[in-house]
Amino acid sequence: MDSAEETAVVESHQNSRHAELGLSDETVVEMYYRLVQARTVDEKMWTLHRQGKIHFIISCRGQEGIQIGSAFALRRGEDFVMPYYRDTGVALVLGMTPRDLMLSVFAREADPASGGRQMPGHFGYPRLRIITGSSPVATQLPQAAGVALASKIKGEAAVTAVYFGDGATSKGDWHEGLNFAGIHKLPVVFICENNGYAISVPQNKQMAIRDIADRAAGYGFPGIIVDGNDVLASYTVTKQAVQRALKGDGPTFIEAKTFRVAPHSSDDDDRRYRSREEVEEWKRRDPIERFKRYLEEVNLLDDSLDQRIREMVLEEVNEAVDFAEKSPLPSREDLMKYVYYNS
Ligand SMILES: Cc1ncc(C[n+]2csc(CCOP(=O)(O)OP(=O)(O)O)c2C)c(N)n1
Repeated sequence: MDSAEETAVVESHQNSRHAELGLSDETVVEMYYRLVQARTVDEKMWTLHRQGKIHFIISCRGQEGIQIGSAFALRRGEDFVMPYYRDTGVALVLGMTPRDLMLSVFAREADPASGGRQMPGHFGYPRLRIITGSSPVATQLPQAAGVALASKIKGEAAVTAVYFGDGATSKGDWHEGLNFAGIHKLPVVFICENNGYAISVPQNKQMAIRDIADRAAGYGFPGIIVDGNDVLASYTVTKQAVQRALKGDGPTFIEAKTFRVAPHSSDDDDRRYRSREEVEEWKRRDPIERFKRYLEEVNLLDDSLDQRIREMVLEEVNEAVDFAEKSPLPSREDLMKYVYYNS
């Protein structure tokens, strides 16, 4: 590259969308790495499931844009994060590794979330302040308000980010969590990954409104709509919500419009409740392909770097599978540990 070309590239970066957001070139390439990593972990898990090696998985496929974009706006190890079962991308950005996630789906003793005792998708890692969720939908909402209340009482500058789907917003717990957070102006960022379905129930059979963000007004704080397949837009709204919470201005509700392109879980057949055309239409709006095009436009990615990233990720994920498969199962004696009170 001659110096004139070099100057042109530097200038194009300075005027780029990510530079305006204060994101370095390295950071946006790392975002791409995480997108590919989340997708690869997901695809590998589906293969393992179909091979009969693991018993159950929940897919993040299609929702990686909001997951990666928002998680980059959180302060790893400082903010409390309560992901929901679909948030493979969030867990990876916050520091969980493909090994950690594979140990969980293989139900191995070294699984950091629960020693192989909880269902997959119950991400947890105390050191990283990732708080594991309960299986009943929306129970994490009042819990998030409680965690944020504790931070406020302690005078700790930590934000609590809590994730959930559109279906969760129909639960009483959801309303209670938002109401409490609004009354006490708690430092919470509520992130709804609106993928249009709660298993087989479409949004219009779940609520009579189009934008879930409208509900935030009822609790006294802003409701923001974002294109959840746009990584940088997802980053921006989350960053603003974190700053607002840290200033003491209270919660923000983010509704990220997105779509899950895979069935609800490895036990679901989505052909029974939605058309292939709808799924194909959303595949054309794939957040990873979209971010890839952006990086190509600003000259940060070409075919050879893309291939290198994909090879690195695949190697890491395959290694994680081998590691987890060879790891010991939890011991039989521990079966009742944390289930019943032992005197
Ligand atoms: C209280 C409760 N009811 C039902 C279920 C079964 N269930 C698990 S996930 C789910 C759908 C939730 O949909 P949504 O919140 O939109 O999230 P998505 O799975 O679409 O990402 C349901 C009904 C459950 N886990 N808990």
